[in-house]
Amino acid sequence: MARVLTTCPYCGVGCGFYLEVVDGRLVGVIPSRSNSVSKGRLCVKGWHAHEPIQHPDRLRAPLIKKNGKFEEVSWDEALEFVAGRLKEIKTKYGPEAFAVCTSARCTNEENYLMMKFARAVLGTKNVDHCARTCHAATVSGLNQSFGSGASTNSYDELPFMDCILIIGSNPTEAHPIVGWRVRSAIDNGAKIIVCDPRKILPAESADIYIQHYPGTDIALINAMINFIVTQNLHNKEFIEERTEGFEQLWQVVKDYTPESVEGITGIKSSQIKQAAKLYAASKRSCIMYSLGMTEHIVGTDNIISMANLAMVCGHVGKEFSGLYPMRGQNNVQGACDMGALPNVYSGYQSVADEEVRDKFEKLWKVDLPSGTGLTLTDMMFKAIEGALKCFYIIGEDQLRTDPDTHMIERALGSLDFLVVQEIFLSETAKKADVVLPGASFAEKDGTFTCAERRFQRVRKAIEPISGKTDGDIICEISKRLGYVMESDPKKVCDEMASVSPIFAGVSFERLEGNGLQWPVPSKDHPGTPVVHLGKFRRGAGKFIPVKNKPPAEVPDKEYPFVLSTGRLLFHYNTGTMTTRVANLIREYPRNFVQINTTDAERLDIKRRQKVKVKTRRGELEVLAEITDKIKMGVLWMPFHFSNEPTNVLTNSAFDPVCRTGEYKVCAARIEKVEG
Ligand SMILES: Nc1nc2c(c(=O)[nH]1)N[C@H]1C(S)=C(S)[C@@H](COP(=O)(O)OP(=O)(O)OC[C@H]3O[C@@H](n4cnc5c(=O)[nH]c(N)nc54)[C@H](O)[C@@H]3O)O[C@H]1N2
Ligand SMILES: Nc1nc2c(c(=O)[nH]1)N[C@H]1C(S)=C(S)[C@@H](COP(=O)(O)OP(=O)(O)OC[C@H]3O[C@@H](n4cnc5c(=O)[nH]c(N)nc54)[C@H](O)[C@@H]3O)O[C@H]1N2
Ligand code: SF4
Ligand SMILES: [Mo]
Repeated sequence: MARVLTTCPYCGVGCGFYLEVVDGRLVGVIPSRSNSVSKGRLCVKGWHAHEPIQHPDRLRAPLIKKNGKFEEVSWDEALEFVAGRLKEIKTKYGPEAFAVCTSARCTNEENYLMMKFARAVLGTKNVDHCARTCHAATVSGLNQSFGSGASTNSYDELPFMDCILIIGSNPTEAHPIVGWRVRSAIDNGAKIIVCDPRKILPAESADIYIQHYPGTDIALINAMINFIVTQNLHNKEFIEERTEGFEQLWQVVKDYTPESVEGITGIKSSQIKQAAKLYAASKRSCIMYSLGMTEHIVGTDNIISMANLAMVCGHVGKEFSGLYPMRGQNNVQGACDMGALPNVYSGYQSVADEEVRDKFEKLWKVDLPSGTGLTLTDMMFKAIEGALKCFYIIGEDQLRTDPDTHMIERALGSLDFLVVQEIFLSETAKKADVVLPGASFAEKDGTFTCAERRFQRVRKAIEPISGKTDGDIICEISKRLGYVMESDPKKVCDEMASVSPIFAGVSFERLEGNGLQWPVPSKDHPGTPVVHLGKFRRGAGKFIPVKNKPPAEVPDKEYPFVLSTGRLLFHYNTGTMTTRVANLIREYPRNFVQINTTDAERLDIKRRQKVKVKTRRGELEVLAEITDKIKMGVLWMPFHFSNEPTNVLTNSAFDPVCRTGEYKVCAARIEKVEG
């Protein structure tokens, strides 16, 4: 038996394990004890990570739709056909008719190749990926406040915190091995504050649990800052030496007394004061947050408000402090880092910077498009308008994961040509003109970057089931379009490092052991566990005053409930992989909606009864689950089940800055289905 050390393909924690291989087949997973992230632990998804890889449903051959039906074709035919159609579209409509969506499930090297393919080969500015649906607000928010939009500190500090403020993050289910670190902190005596509309597991053992209304976080945080300053608990020295704009912040925050936000948040002022005091007065305090903060029309402002709170207390820019944005996908940090975004090349080098463009033009020996491209959100609207003609999507199932499924259906239906590169026939893939079978994490070499900015190796354990990796496919199409790209992952990594100053010291050799945390500005730099030490990346940390604003859709007579959506431990996003694992599907075989006990009684809804959930965009029949973990007036659903698609209900209203949809709040109605 061979054991191949690699990195988990699911969440952004980045656990390390060995894939066990017998006769070219994966047979099991063994955790790596020496991995600095997971230290010998895995969650239930990691333990079963090998199982979906050899599932009979895996795509093995390319598919071309002929007369409305998919036919298996040879690689040559598929690649020739795709290259031909891409050429035609470019000639007929020009490069801006293309949109490219890369995959946060794929490696850094594949994301680098794909953004290079988009810009250098297709010549389009339009490149983006699922960070848009996820932590784009982190990138736009923290970048404004600190000058860098990633986690400020590292997992290893967590067990030694005095206070952890968990807000809009459910680490037990969504980042279980970080959840374990939080548990260690509790065992070591840390105080925990949880702010979450659902009574998630960490709330059960929290010292303070704030169950506020969804979408009221700015009011809550501004009130905390207000109390901290009026009680003289703020860190004057830090504010003076390391920040700017405190006076402007105070001019707005002074009106947010804890008493004044009781009505907005549904929380007593005494509880807000307690939380503020505990966070401010603890020596080692950090904030852990995730989508409960980002997936709102005020996502960017939510993030800025937390940055303000941390800076007011001086709880950032040093060890045992900071903000932990719990990045979602295995490699969403990496896909952003590699420049799979419409406004930056790899290493967050702005597309608007002439010098940067010049550098990439010289390296790639092509003229590059100038200016910022379309975000994933805008790609959909532009497709409906007819301005985009062709999407090339790798490893993302927009038809199940973007908000307002019917709208996405219209967008994809408006295209002249849709290419989807997938490992399973996802719902989005079913709409494609051509499906190209990519390779999973177990079939390729490369790197993933986890939520603590750590590059880690991904290693090939078995041969690609379809014969090609995602990187191979991109390079072969590129070659057919007359542009040759190096496809060897090691060399791609070297090229990326050579052109991206903050990753300059990264190479496969240096990632042996426990990887490297960026910035890694040179070959002898040891990596950076804590950023903004002594000085923020932008210089002075910037206080930016933000005001609360109601969600795009609030309950009314017709739609009296707030519907929120999120994750279950046992399933992963669209569920293409986890619903194909027997032990996982056994736990949660199908979709459901949670409703508060009192609401259920009033509406005479019984446990596991079929109900219809309806919003202004769609309706869905699911089973009811009755719980006291959510407040009256709130409904909650997961979105992991492709055949019962929650996103027919969600709202595509988005944050004007980062353009992330408001998955966490929309207005809904629930009714019994008779019979
Ligand atoms: N098991 C599992 N793990 C995953 C994933 C998965 O699908 N399954 N997906 C991965 C991905 S892509 C991501 S991005 C992460 C996401 O990880 P998380 O963001 O932690 O997961 P969610 O369940 O979407 O939402 C987190 C919490 O936000 C709360 N919340 C909702 N609205 C609000 C609000 O207005 N304010 C506040 N303060 N809280 C609110 C919810 O009740 C929920 O407990 O997980 C990753 N890990
Ligand atoms: N209602 C609701 N919807 C949400 C969210 C929410 O909180 N609520 N959260 C949003 C968030 S945060 C995110 S990140 C998105 C996630 O949205 P997606 O990125 O669309 O979801 P994933 O299931 O992670 O899958 C992407 C696809 O990649 C494929 N895949 C996996 N590995 C590989 C590979 O190596 N190569 C190739 N070619 N394909 C591969 C899988 O089969 C899967 O179909 O969902 C968003 N949707
Ligand atoms: S916590 Fe995340 S990275 Fe670790 S095993 Fe579970 S899914 Fe994989
Ligand atoms: Mo995500």
